Amino acid sequence: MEATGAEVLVAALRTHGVDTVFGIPGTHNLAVYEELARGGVSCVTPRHEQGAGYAADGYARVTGRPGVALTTTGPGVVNAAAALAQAYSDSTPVLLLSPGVPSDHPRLGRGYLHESKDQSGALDALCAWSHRVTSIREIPAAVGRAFASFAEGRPRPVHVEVPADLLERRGSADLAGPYRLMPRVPDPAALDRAARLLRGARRPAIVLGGGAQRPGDDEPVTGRLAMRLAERTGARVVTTANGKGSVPESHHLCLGATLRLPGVRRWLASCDVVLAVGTELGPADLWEDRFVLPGTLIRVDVDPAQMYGDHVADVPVLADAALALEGLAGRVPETGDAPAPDDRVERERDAELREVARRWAPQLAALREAMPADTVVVGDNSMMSYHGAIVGMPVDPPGRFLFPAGYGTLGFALPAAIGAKVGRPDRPVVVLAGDGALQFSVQELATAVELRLSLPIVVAVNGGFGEIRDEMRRRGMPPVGVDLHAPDLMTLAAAYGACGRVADRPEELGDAVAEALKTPLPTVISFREPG
Ligand SMILES: Cc1ncc(C[n+]2csc(CCOP(=O)(O)OP(=O)(O)O)c2C)c(N)n1
Ligand SMILES: [Mg+2]
Repeated sequence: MEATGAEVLVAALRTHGVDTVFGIPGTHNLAVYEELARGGVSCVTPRHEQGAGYAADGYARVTGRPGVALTTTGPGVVNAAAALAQAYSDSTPVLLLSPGVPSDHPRLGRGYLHESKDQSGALDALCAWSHRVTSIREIPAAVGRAFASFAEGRPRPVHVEVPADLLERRGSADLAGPYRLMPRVPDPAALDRAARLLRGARRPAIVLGGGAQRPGDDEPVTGRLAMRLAERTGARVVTTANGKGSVPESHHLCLGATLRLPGVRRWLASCDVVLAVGTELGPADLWEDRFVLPGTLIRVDVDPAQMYGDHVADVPVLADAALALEGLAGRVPETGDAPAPDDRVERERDAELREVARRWAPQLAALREAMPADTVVVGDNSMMSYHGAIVGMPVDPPGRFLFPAGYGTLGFALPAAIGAKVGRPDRPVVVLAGDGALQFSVQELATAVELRLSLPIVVAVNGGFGEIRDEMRRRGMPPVGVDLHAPDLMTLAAAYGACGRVADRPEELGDAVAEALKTPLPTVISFREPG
């Protein structure tokens, strides 16, 4: 096609099926906005580029389709950086598009608006790759590569920068694709070895991470295959925080997302064969340095680098999770003589869960009761999520629990929930945030009101950074910078045009959420965290 860079960019996006963009307009990206509007692409405007990044991430996590964020040059890009780094950590496909300083801009600088020395270089350090195109012809190739990298291998965020002058200038380019890229097929010999180990295991375990999530599939195929394998081998299944919901947590062989519980880790350390699927086996889930895994380790992953991670694979299976699990289930016949699953771990887990979730149990139970099974729960990096919902609130289908796992950013939940609701308006979505976390992205209440999203935002109020306050206490130091001025959340909600409810008693919390799910506006629901 013969067109401006902006036309080529938007045509390339449309080729790859993009119909929604989360972004903030600015002087340098107006040509892109003009084309998006002309092309009928829906433009959602969060109130900060970090929110745009989280919204794109949340959209991707529930739809299984890449999320697209758009910023202007310079501060807009850097504002989105934390969201891109979070998406990198949790392997979500997010494409950040931005203009950049003009093609002939001297690196030494000349006082150009939003100028920085090397914007793409800054982003390159945080995502899978960041590329500044050098010609209009290159634009479709850069967009195509982004989508190819989401489809093949570990989906991780990328940044494509188009110099501002190229967006306005005319040139020629060829649109190509989208190509249907097939998922990575496992090596049959590796599957044979892995299946032999699983068949002979006395105490097998299956650990599922974010790579086992299939949010786009209405039929959660990896979860079903993993459970079939568990039933045939007598394995128990545990997930990481990022893998929560990849298997139905109500299944009797599933221990839930409880890796952080010491009893569950002791059990894992006693297993003779561990099948780890789509997980880094990283310490962020554990609250301590590293897993002890003396058993034989089978790793299924699309990313070859994982085979050499902290836990080197004894049997590497480089493949798509669903294909590998299908291949393994096919090689482990149902004989009926699988070892009986260990019940002790379940009892220990329950005892520890009661302890960990003690503070949250009544609230979580009331919430679970009030939310339909299909609800997407979006947790922020607050205690209500990591001491509460992750371990203590079961979710069944995939893509129903979103949490900023590895990078652990605050301010994720509200904008990610907006992205989730935009991506799947038919699903109920509920935010769980601490009073500290909420303030990191509270301005996105305006976005949710503007979009008239039915969105309960449950806020646990404890006067500030509770977790950090506890850590300070454990260190024996006085609390510094953690007891924070508390805004009146009801007035705040009203100022944004949102609804508000105080629900200190668990029954009130359940009622408030049920009511909010029927209200065509966001509702801030605050409760005082029990001490
Ligand atoms: C962007 C960012 N800044 C700082 C932190 C460090 N941090 C972790 S938890 C926390 C407190 C969060 O407060 P709140 O959301 O109210 O949850 P609470 O600990 O009170 O449950 C802080 C400051 C972080 N995780 N992310
Ligand atoms: Mg707090």
